[in-house]
Amino acid sequence: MEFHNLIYEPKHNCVLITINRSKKLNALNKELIEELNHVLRYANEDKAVRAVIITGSGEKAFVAGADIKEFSDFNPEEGEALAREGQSLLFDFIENMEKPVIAAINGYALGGGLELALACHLRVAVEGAKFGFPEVSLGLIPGYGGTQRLPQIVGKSHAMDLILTARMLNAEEAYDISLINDVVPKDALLNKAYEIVEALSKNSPNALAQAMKAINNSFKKEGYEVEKTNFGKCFQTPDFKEGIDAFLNKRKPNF
Ligand code: DAK
Repeated sequence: MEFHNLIYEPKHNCVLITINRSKKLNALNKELIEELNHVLRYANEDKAVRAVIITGSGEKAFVAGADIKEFSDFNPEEGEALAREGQSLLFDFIENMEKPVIAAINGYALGGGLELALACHLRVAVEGAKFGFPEVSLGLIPGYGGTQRLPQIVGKSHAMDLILTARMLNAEEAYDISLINDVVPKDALLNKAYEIVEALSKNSPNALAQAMKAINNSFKKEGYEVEKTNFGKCFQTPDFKEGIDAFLNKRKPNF
C-alpha cells in the first residue's frame, strides 16, 4: 500500500510511524486514519515488532486535531458514523493492540491529536509541546474517546477543567497532572522513546499483552456510547456552524 500521509520505518525491534501532513499541522483526515489502521494492523501481527512509536513530522505539531475542513458540513448522522468508524479503526484499535504504542509528542497535541496520544499506552513529549481539547470552542465535544480516556488518565477534576475551558497546557503542566509520562528536550524525544522500547522488550511480550488487556478492562466502556451519540448531536447546531465558520474564516467564535 502506498501511503500519502505517513512514513513507516521498521527500526530494530519496533516501528516508527511519522504522521506526515506538516503543512496542515498533521491534522487527522479519513485517509490518514485508514493508513494508520493499515500499518498498525501489520505491526500488531508481526512477531518481530515489540512496540510502536507514533510521532508527527515537522517542528510544530504532533497532531493539531481532526481535520476541521473534512467534517465542517457533517450532519448528526454523519458525525456519529465517523466517530464510530474512527474509533474502531484507530483509537480503540491502538488501545487494544497487543504491542505497546508510545506517542512521541513533538508539538501541539490538540483535540483528536490528544485523543490519539491518550489512546496510546505511553506518552513522552518535548519541552515545548502543547496539549488541549479545543472542541467546545467549535461547538463540539471530543469525539474520539477523549471524554472517556482523559478522566481515566488524569482524573475527573482535571478532565472537567481541560474539556470545559478548552485551555492549553504546556508539557510541564501536562506532566504534573500525569497526562504524559515524561518530558524531554526536543532533540532527545526519539531516543527517549527508543529507551522505553528497549526496557519493554526485556519483558515477556505475552505478559505485556495480557497486562494491557487487564488494565484496559479496569474501566467501564458504556461512556464511549454516550460520547458517540452526543458527539453526533452537536452537528447542525447553530453553535457548531458558528465554531467551524469562525475557524475557517480565521476569526473568534461568538456563541
Ligand atoms: N484541521 C484542519 N486544518 C488545520 C488544523 C485542523 N485541526 N489545525 C491547523 N490546520 C491548518 C490551518 O488551517 C493552516 O492551514 P492554511 O491556512 O495554511 O491552509 C495550517 O494548518 C497551519 O495552521 P495555522 O496557520 O493556524 O498555525 P498557527 O501556528 O498560527 O496556529 C494552532 C497553530 C494549532 C494554534 C492553530 O492551527 C489551531 O488552532 N488549529 C486548530 C486546533 C483545533 O481546533 N483543532 C481541532 C480540535 S477539534 C470527529 C471526532 C473527533 C473530532 C472531529 C470529528 N468525528 C468522529 C467526526 C475531533 C475534533 C477536533 O480535533
